[in-house]
Amino acid sequence: MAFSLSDHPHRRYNPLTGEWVLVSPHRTKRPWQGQVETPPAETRPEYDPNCYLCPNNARANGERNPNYSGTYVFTNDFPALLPDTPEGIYAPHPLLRAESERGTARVICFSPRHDLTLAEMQPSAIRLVVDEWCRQYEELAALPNISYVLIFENRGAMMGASNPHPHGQVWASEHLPQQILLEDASQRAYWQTHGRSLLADYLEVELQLGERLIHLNAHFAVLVPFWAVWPFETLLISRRHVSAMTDLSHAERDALAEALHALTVRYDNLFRTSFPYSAGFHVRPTQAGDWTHWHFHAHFYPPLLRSATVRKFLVGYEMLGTPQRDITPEQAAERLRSLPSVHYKSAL
Ligand code: H2U
Ligand code: ZN
Repeated sequence: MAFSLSDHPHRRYNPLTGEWVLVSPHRTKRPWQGQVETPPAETRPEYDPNCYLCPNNARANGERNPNYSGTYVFTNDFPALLPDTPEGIYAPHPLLRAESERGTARVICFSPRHDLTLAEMQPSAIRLVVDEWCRQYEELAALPNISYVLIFENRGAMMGASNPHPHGQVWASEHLPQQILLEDASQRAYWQTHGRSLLADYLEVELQLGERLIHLNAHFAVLVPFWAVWPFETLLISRRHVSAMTDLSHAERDALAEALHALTVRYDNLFRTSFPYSAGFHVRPTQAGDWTHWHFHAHFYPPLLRSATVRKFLVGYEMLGTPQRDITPEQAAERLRSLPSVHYKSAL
């Protein structure tokens, strides 16, 4: 019997991080049990007087939001990083090592409308968020002691988002975050060996094979990466090799908004629910250096597995050994690709 990716247990390599994932496709041959229950449609008001992100409302520290109309950004009232932390090192023994970390954190409201999500916003409105992300990247990069600006979104209570009002965060830090260090090393090594971007070459293969592709427009591709850990994990890659969102042309920014719309609509349609995820943009560091090997991309890590309520946990073998998945990335891509491109709520 010949080895087959769709039948036999195997491990797959993640060239961005150097990590492996165990794939057990034979287990999905079990009869499909989870009937997809449709949870009651959540209805939210356009304005919630108790929401700390809605226009004109007071936040936890008593400060009041302005009557904003597009995006609105403020410094996180409970930031994980502070700009004025005294510099210092604690290292009484080589095995005990700590370093001060300076930085800042901001909250980015995507819209004044309490009832929307990225999936329910039009591409033209998402485009304003793209422009805001670019402004934040430039502003924070210009602050002293900042090496990295990470823009991300925790979406949904399941991912720990504290509020359904459409918002994301941006953290700027003095050192490169862990995932960035891993991806930096891999992309740099690939660039030095091949003189090409790792993700440009990866995308070329994926466009040829087509089996993991979900959405493609003139400037962006969205796919389930070959090495995905989360059942419906996706990777968004710019088709041109740029290393930051701020390098994108106007047309490319429009295309990014369109791709984000297309992906999040499909996500919501999968279980007819407001689909939870953690997502973020990986771009070149902001500190001086040669970062041409960086290829602009975004990761979406959704926790859901079989329905709006059944989630995957990384536990047991996965926590102590290697992450594992049953449904193959190809099956996940096939399911996402075959969903309607119109949001289920607007089709009601
Ligand atoms: P999350 O939903 O991803 O947790 O982001 C919300 C952030 O908003 C969270 O980091 C901040 C929290 O610290 N926050 C404020 O800055 N002001 C508030 O009044 C409440 C919450
Ligand atoms: Zn609100």
